[in-house]
Amino acid sequence: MSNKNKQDPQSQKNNVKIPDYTPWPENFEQRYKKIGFWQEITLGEILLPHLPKEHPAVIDDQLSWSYKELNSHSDKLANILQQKGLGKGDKVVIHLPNCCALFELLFALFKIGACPVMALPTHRYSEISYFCQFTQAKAYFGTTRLNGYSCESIVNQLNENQKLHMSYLINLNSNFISLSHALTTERMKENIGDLNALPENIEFQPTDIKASDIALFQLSGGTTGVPKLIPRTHYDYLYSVVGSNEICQINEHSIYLAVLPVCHNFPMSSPGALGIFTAGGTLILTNSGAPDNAFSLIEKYRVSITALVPPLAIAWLNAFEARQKLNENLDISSLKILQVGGAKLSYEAARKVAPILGCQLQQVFGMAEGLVNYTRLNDDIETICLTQGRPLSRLDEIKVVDDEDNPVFPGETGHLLTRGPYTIRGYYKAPEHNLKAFTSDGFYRTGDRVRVNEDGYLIVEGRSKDQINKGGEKIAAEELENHLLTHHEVFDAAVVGMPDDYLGERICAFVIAKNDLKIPLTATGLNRFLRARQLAEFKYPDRFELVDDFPKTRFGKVDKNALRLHISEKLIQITTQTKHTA
Ligand code: OOB
Repeated sequence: MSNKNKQDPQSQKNNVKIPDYTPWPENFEQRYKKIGFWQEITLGEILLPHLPKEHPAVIDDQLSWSYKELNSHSDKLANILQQKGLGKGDKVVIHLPNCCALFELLFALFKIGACPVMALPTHRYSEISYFCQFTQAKAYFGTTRLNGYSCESIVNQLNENQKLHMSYLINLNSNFISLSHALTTERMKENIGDLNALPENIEFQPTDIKASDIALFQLSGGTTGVPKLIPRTHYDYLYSVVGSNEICQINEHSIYLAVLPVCHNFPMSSPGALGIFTAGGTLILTNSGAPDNAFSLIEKYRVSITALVPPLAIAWLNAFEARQKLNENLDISSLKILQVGGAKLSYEAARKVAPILGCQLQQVFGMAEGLVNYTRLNDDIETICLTQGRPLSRLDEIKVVDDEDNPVFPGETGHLLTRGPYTIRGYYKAPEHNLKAFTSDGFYRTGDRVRVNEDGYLIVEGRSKDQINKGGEKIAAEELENHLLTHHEVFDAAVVGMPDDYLGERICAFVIAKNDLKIPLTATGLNRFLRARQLAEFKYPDRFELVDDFPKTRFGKVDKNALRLHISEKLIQITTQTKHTA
């Protein structure tokens, strides 16, 4: 790879085609390869060293597959997908819950060099159709059982509105992966059949896949009108997985419970599912983080590590404490590491993890764009509870700067910029946005405000990006505002986070209605409107504030700080009033 194609506003003006993907500069690539950080291995190959292992590679609520089985299932599927016309570089939107079939599909795609776009189970037609259209995806894989939702209507609408080469509905009830091929709404289900009935060792056509190729697309939490796509190469993604494995001491005896949606970067790669497969351990998949379900899985499978967002961690702590008080004995002593990340964990909650759950807390501050920070297993308890860890790699570069990009004094809070061996140099097909999101020398502007302590550990103090972090789920304010603005009675909308004890933040939408409305706007009406737009439910505002005007900054922009302050104060008032009347 070379860096011939760095984004340059001039070339844009001169109508020179800007590449979709920004590679690392040549000298960086050479350095990462020379010191062995980047290796010539692709994700499709990581199962191979573990085929002789007897223990399961992956278990869900219905299936348990050894490494050999997972590998041969994905070989067969790779072969079928090739026959169906999928090949190197094709984009495939994946919209599945935590299940064995998801990994069969992922490995099949890695093997033929097709690039999965990792949608989340909570996404709906609005997001999915955008991913399909933006990446010009050749295929979409949904299921009839997506945590209580059927993707059938998504498939129908995709078939009507977008000319995808194929879209599949996977039936997860059967004991094998059964794909339904839909080219038209009328001819929706062409059953591929029982993969187990195919002969063993079906070969797929080897494809020339390089470690420098894009392996998959992660999704950005986003700050703009539409979600950004994050191209991760085999080189950089695997490096982050292997580095995470070292830090978390993952080996073939490790048993990882995935309760978070496994396509998200955290449970996928930090070290997550791919960490487990790289080390030859066992991955347990479930779709419910509810404490009772999780505790019984930990007990049943002797789980050693799992990953949660803060609200779930707090729910587990409360539930386990309650069980202890009732003397209900549950043996979760196999659990050695509880990773918590995605949003900030309070010090008070952090302090409770070891005494209540009897395992070690590891704070993880990461981002789908790359950089992941971990507290280390041998850190002292104050470091583990007070900080969000330090970078995975010694080649991660961290800068903390002020509004003018000047470094702040050591220990002071500022904007976090980073670059390194697994932090992207640009979003996919987003040249203009990239000019803002990256510095000219390739540092990613994370949008997080942090300070670094004297030991090099990061403490997250806040955020400068226009995003709401609802217990780990990210909502780009602009995206939601754009949806609200399409309502014919909405004159203007401004979305901000409001404080919440449990989730950290919830969503508050300030809305100005158009003049002279016969029927006034209501929260119910606006929510119904968003539902009709088929938006992921976690993006629905938790509260609407109908106002006549927005406060403005001295530059004439909507003053979101003032709106945040307004809603926080109002919430305090409401709580005090409720206490008084109670
Ligand atoms: C993870 O990835 P994303 O892409 O969903 O979100 C990234 C953003 C960060 O920029 C930061 O704003 C926030 O989520 N965040 C945290 C945090 N971990 C992530 N804020 C405070 N404390 C933390 N521990 O969320 C993600 C990716 C890989 C590993 C872990 C989390």
